Amino acid sequence: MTVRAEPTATRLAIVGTAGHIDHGKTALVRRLTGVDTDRLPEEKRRGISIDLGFAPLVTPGGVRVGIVDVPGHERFIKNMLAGVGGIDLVLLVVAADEGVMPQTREHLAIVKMLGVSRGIVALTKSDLVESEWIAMVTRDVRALLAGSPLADAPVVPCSAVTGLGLDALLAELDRQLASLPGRSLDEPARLPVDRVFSVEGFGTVITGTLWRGRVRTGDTLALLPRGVEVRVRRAQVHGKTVEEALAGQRTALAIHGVERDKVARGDWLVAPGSLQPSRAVDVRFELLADHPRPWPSNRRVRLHLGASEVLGRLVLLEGENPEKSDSAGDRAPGRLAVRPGGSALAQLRLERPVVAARGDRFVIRSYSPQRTIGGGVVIDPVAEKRRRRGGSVAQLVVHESGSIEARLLERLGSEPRMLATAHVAQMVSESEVAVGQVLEQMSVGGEVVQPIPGRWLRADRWASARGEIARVVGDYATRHLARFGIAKGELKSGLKGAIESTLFDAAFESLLAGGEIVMRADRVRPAGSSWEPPADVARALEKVEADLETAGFGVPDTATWLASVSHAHGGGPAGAAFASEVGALGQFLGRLVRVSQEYCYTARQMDDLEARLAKHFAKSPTINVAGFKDLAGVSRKWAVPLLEHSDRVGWTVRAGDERKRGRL
Ligand SMILES: Nc1nc2c(ncn2[C@@H]2O[C@H](COP(=O)(O)OP(=O)(O)O)[C@@H](O)[C@H]2O)c(=O)[nH]1
Ligand SMILES: [Mg+2]
Repeated sequence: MTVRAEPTATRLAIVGTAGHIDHGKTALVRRLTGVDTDRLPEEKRRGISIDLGFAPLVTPGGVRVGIVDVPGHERFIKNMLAGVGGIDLVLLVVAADEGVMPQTREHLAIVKMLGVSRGIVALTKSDLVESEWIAMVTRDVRALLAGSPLADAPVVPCSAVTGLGLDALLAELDRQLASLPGRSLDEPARLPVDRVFSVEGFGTVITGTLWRGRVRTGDTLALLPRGVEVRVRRAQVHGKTVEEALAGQRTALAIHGVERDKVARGDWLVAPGSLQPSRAVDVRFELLADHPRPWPSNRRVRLHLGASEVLGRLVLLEGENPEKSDSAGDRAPGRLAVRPGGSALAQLRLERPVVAARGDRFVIRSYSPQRTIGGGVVIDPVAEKRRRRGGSVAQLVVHESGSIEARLLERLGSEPRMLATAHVAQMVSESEVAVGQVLEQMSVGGEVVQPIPGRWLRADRWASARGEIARVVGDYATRHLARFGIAKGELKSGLKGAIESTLFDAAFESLLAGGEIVMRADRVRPAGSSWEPPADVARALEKVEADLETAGFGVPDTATWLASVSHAHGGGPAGAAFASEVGALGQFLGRLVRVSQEYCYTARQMDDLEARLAKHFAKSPTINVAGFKDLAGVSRKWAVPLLEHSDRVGWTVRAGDERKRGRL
């Protein structure tokens, strides 16, 4: 049966248990839902929870809750962390007969680090103690919660055995969940994989809490950090097949495209292109207040994010020098540390890539012995290696708490290219829609520009690219008065190191469209003054034309007439430069045609040649070199380059030793 998922996300919630081993978490979940979450044979045999368990519950108020039951034993904290990542509310279970115990504290520290701000304390096993005892344990719990976001969490005495207090517990659950904001359904899907198994006929099945977005049968998702695309064959929510799974639901997906042994807890399924794995993540790190000593930089740690655990080093980017070190190795001068209860900007340098998003909360445990020491928030999920320099820390501060505008400007400031909205959005870890809107506003304010629709650049970068092009065009025009201007290709390649290619094209087009530069053939010059070649250059060109034409097709070679132009202009470097201007002008105006390294002809001579060839082909289908020599009245020395030129321009077509008529 296909059940359409509840359309409103506000009616969905994920609740995680927390608390010391044997305090009655699993019994409470079973009593509330009828599901025994200790499903592994070993769990049944030993009577303890080892891995995560999952159970659905519909509250009296109609909220569809997915309960994640976690193991309490300190050896299985890693499993606890894999499940607790996406919860909306914590059900902190404290046995009334035992009170607050080590994993009560550790689990509480973890959910605080993960930013869980809703909670209920279930004082289980209340059937075993007197009411004065309950009052005392309640005081202890209150003291434990004081000063935390869970300070006002209700403490509900109850019993999984007698059922006492369970109605009150459910009522509290509804009260707390009433104000739960809906998860974002429109953002790209993101799901941390917490279990993987095979199902006969369906292949690989993964489960996890859908953190955001929606997943439908047939969707393509990216499996990260591996980076393969998979297709969703079937989606289930608490054992029922659905057309669409929504953010906030415990979800099982049968996926196609990857082997069972290529997927593991800690992997992510995300909308393709939405997140990028990285080995360097910039964060704000907080050390737990009850940690016994300062935490030094560069220690090996375990990062827990989503359902993943990755080893790496926590490199502090700010902090203090510890007064007292806890081992000889930490006494290096200038080594930074964080005080208990303090925080610092830091970079996690990881041994395997992680898939993080800005704002993700995480937990840090020490490498050995394994203890929860703190946690924090992701600032930049794909960080560059950051040295501890004033500038880079200042940039990170902008990324941590700056407005989206400030963050965009900071990021775009170091970008020499125009970037697509989606790319910019990924850089600042915000949605494409939101970033598009902010960029539009900023372009009205003149801080960014959009030279091509959907491509962005900081306004100062744009202005300097345009300015640089205009400057080079202007310089060239001043230096080469006789020429119309610089060739576009020369302009672009000259600026190659300074202006990236697509940016050059956009800036060039905008200068042209804005009338700041003008173009003729492939030549570019500043607009404004009408261009006239200098009179002496024009006169010298006329003289060159006359000399060439006097010689018939047996023209003097180019070096020779350039030398005589130079000589007539006084010789030396100035004369040579003048002669080269004359040659360049002649070619630009189309009055001189260069047929080879050695020879130039006037346009009139070329027209004459074209006419002679046409006349020849009117009588004869082919021409050979000897025939051409007669036709032009020249020796082989001129005939060969002229024939090769007429092949190039298409007047003749080569056929063995002869030429046939081309386009004439
Ligand atoms: N009397 C009494 N025993 C309970 C209650 N809740 C759990 N227990 C017992 O406490 C033991 C540990 O419970 P369990 O749910 O496995 O604890 P967990 O490790 O926190 O999941 C089991 O033997 C349960 O039967 C309760 O409310 N009253
Ligand atoms: Mg249990």
